[in-house]
Amino acid sequence: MLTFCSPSQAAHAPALELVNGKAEDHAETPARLGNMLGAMGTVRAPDDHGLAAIQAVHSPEYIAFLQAAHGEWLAAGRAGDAIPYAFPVRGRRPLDLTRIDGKLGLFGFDTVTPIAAGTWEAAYGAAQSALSALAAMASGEARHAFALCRPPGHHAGADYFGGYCYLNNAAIAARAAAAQGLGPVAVLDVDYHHGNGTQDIFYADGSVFFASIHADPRTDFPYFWGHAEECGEGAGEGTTFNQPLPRGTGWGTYEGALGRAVDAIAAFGAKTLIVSYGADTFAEDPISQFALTTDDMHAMGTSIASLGLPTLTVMEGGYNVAELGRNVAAFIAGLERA
Ligand code: Q9C
Ligand code: ZN
Repeated sequence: MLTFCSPSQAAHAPALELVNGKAEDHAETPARLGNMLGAMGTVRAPDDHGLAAIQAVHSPEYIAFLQAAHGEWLAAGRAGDAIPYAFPVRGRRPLDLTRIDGKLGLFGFDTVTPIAAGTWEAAYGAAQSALSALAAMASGEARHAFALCRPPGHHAGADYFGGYCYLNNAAIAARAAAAQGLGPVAVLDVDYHHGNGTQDIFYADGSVFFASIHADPRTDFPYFWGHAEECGEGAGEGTTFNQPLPRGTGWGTYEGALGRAVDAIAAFGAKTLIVSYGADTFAEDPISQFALTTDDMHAMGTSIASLGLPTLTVMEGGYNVAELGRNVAAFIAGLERA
């Protein structure tokens, strides 16, 4: 599988996340990248496609914030990573804030997603990996491609970061694909967590179908999105398809949900598929509670390949670092086999 990854993606190295009432070592480490690279064979550095495709998804205010945030944090006399601690809650009026702490809370939705010194550089590199993988498919060089993105993207919305995500790599690629005439586009999100950012970005956009299989948000992050009754709105009514599953879900249940997602994508008439792949559905994932095996990852790839669509896989989560590359390789092998 033609794979893209930028060396800049290792520059993001948050130290801690504030979770479960304490500061813990951050789960989304550069070591994840090292383990995946070791399993992928030849990996190509992306071309720089610039900001335009990123601006087609994320607001100018949010992009400017991300670019400047860590510098403003240092200018405020702080050391280490920037983490929000005060949030404007629902419906607060639009505010023109200057203080870095106000801005962090305004654009962030949790305390597990620090902005570190290399965060912008790494997030930009990950988005370029997704765009370069798409370009290789658009040019006919490859039918399928893999963007080894890190930091991940599916929790990031048009103007917010969270869930270890800053720029929504899958959404950036999906919108670019649609703009290049490769649509209709479907995004299938199989990360353990609901892809709330991707859902939000396309919620009223009927041109991109979003299907997600994830841990029930009544028990798991991101809590406020991913419930079964969220189906899209306006022109996007019926183009969001959520299948929340209980903790402990194994392949027997997962397979059926995946089949329903695949059928819905076929019924939508998708011509290009973008998969948000997270290996955190793995039984031995340290922060997640599904029960899939490495063989199940292969079966997942095979099931998705039955659509027969050109498929761009974008890396999302997966925190069992030792097994991460093997799980990714199994999924990719399943995709390629059919
Ligand atoms: N005790 C992605 O997989 N914290 N983001 C969960 C578990 C947030 C995951 C808390 C997890 C975010 C891309
Ligand atoms: Zn996840």
